[in-house]
Amino acid sequence: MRALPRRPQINTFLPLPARGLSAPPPEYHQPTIISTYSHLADRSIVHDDTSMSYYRPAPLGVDLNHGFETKIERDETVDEHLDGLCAALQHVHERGIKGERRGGIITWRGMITRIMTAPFEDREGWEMTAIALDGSIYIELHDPPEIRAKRRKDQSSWAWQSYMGYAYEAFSTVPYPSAQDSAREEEDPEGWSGDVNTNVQWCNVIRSSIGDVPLCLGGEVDCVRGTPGDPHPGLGACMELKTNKVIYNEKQEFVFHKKLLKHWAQSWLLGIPTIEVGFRDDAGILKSQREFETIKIPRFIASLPNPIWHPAPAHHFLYSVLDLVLKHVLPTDPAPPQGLTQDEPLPPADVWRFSFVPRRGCELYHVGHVE
Ligand code: 0WD
Ligand code: CA
Repeated sequence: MRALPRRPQINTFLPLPARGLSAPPPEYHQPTIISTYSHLADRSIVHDDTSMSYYRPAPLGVDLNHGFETKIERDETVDEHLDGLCAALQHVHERGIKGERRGGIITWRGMITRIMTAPFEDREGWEMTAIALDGSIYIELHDPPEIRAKRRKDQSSWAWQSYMGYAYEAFSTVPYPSAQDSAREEEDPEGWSGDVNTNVQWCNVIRSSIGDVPLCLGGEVDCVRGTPGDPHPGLGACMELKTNKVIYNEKQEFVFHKKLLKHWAQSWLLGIPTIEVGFRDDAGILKSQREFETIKIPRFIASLPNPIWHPAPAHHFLYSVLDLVLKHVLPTDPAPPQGLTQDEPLPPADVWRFSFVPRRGCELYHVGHVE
């Protein structure tokens, strides 16, 4: 067996950039789709657009509590790691589809959203795992049982709010015609497309890069603009749906503007041009809707008397973190492309972690080998 590469024994700390930093950041390149896949009602995966749904504006006045008792929720005790994304890349590889690329970072879009928004995050820290394999670096959330248990407890107090987000999706979309499971019933309210089942997801896998760092990201897409039954119309027709409480005062407006950073980053990363926000009252009745063009959100924030975030520090920090990870983790790849013969057993992977502490920065450290 080949000797393992030497492991650098380092701890590297990366401070946050100043929130006002305006130096031109590394460019985030226009994403292109590599593949799409669908989770079905039983969470199984098919490599097509079965779970894609089509946008159809929700009628105002609908009750976003509808269907709460009959919802089906994904089993959150199952840690899927990067399974869906890896299955999609395997599918691409087997079919020799153009667009496959080794090298760079492979992860969920949600991970990159977290890194990107970290310079403006005051509360939530996180930890991620990075492993080099086959010339690429795979990143996932480090989610030990105690942290996961705490998150589930926190989430349970938000269960109703988060359900209303799913109900808003059900009122705003029409499923792909073959998705019979979610067929609506006679007694359902106007616009309802069928009971919520959070197993069902439609994911797009894109490639892009920030500066010279290649990225391959998988993320969930809520719906597309188009005629039900038509094929995937491309990223330009994709939409993200959000819900928010109706804004009555300046404090609520401030909170919404802060949330727009996460909404913007999330859609920007996948190349989704439109975000629609449904505003509901305290009882869950849909009162109004507003469409945002993703690309214009930073300009909107910059036009406010007190702009509370800016995309430059977000891009700078994302680049710095990924560059740091690439530089240290990639040389520890036990099996660079063509580095092993077919008969050789795969050497143990070298695990690294990087953790973010709000208002401080990000630290990369070496964990060790796992079989
Ligand atoms: O740590 C894990 N095991 C995670 C798994 C964390 C985040 C996501 N995932 C899974 C998702 O289930 C999905 O299959 O990764 C895939 C892609 O996720 P993403 O697009 O990168 O996730 P993100 O951008 O954070 O969230 C997009 C949507 C959410 O919609 P809103 O409008 O709330 O942003 O994905 C859903 C949620 O509807 N979502 C999840 N669904 C099930 N389990 C989860 C989750 N843990 N996180 C987000
Ligand atoms: Ca959404």
